[in-house]
Amino acid sequence: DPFSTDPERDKALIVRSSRPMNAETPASALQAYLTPVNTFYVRNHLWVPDLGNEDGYRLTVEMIDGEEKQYSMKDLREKFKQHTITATLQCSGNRRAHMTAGSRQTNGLQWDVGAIGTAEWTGVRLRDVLIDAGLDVVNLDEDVQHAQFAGAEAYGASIPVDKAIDPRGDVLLAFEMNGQPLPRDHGFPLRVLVPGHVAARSVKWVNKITMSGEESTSQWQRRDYKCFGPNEGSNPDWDSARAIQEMPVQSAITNVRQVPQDRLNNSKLAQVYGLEEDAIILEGYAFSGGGREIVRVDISADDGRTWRQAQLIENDEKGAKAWSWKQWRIALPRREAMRYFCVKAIDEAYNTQPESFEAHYNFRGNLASGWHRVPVPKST
Ligand code: MTE
Ligand code: MO
Repeated sequence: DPFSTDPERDKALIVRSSRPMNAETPASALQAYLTPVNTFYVRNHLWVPDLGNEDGYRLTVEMIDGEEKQYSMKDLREKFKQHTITATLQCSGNRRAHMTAGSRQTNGLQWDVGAIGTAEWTGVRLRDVLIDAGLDVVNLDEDVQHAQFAGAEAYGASIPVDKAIDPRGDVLLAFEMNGQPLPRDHGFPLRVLVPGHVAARSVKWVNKITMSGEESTSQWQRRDYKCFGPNEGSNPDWDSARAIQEMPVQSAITNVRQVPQDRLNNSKLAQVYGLEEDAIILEGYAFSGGGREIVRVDISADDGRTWRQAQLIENDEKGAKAWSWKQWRIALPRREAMRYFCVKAIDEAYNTQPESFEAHYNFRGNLASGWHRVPVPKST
């Protein structure tokens, strides 16, 4: 039983499947800018490989001509400059349950809003290791198109070489998460961290990197993490769609709190918004891929007819681009609230989210990003 050596997990995680372990972060833990490591969502396709301590671990890097170089964890730690970046990881299936509810059946784990999290990742730059292993990044061989990553248990994926060698792309071989050694569930002793891309490319327990003219041949590159159109059935021409890499705009409401008028003096936010009547406070996150910063979050209390702008919470973000989510909050007068609150975000390229799910329905339920609607709570 390969699952018998899986690690213990925090009881607060919301388990969607236990073998393999797939569990989402509870809404309460999504309120923090940096997601606590013990309640960071876990998405495992297989078991957690039992790799002992890091001393025996080796990473093999293979160039396109077959030339190989090996690195111990000690080599990686000592030979290369270490970097820390703040990055959000989001599963392509985050909010899949909303697509199912808003359209029709989708295949896959029915995640709510918690297949996402943000951490400070520490490690060495993939670019630096590739250069050390012999990649000429100045006169890049045209045949080199992709960096393929293999995990110790059999998972695999790849990213375009441009992202892999971009000095401002911040792709890491990471060994720490929020200042702690990577937990086993999150890839101990070493994972790839591809900021701004779908989390499926951030291969955990990575032990082999191959420079290639082709994408990874794994099912996770060639089949699962693709989006088809609403017209396509469940047996599409798999090669006809491209693999998901950079993520689209996403946002969600993670907390709804009622503040009656007589308790408003405890609420700074109600004061900021000048509220002197029963109020509702909403909080949540917004995120976009490719390092595109979230510039605005809009909230509607009347199912999308009129909108107010939420406050974006500034945080100290490490890295060359906006790789991490923005948290936001807003206070609204209770009397404005009709049936649903809706949220949508806008990124620096003015990309935004679709209103509903029909138009971006795909049978795998990937990249569900329709406005998040949450029912207005009954008056207390
Ligand atoms: N890497 C390996 N080796 N095995 C996996 O199952 N799952 C991928 C990615 N890397 C996976 C993997 C997917 S689909 C996601 S969403 C993220 O890891 C989840 O990372 P986390 O469990 O650290 O949150
Ligand atoms: Mo995922």
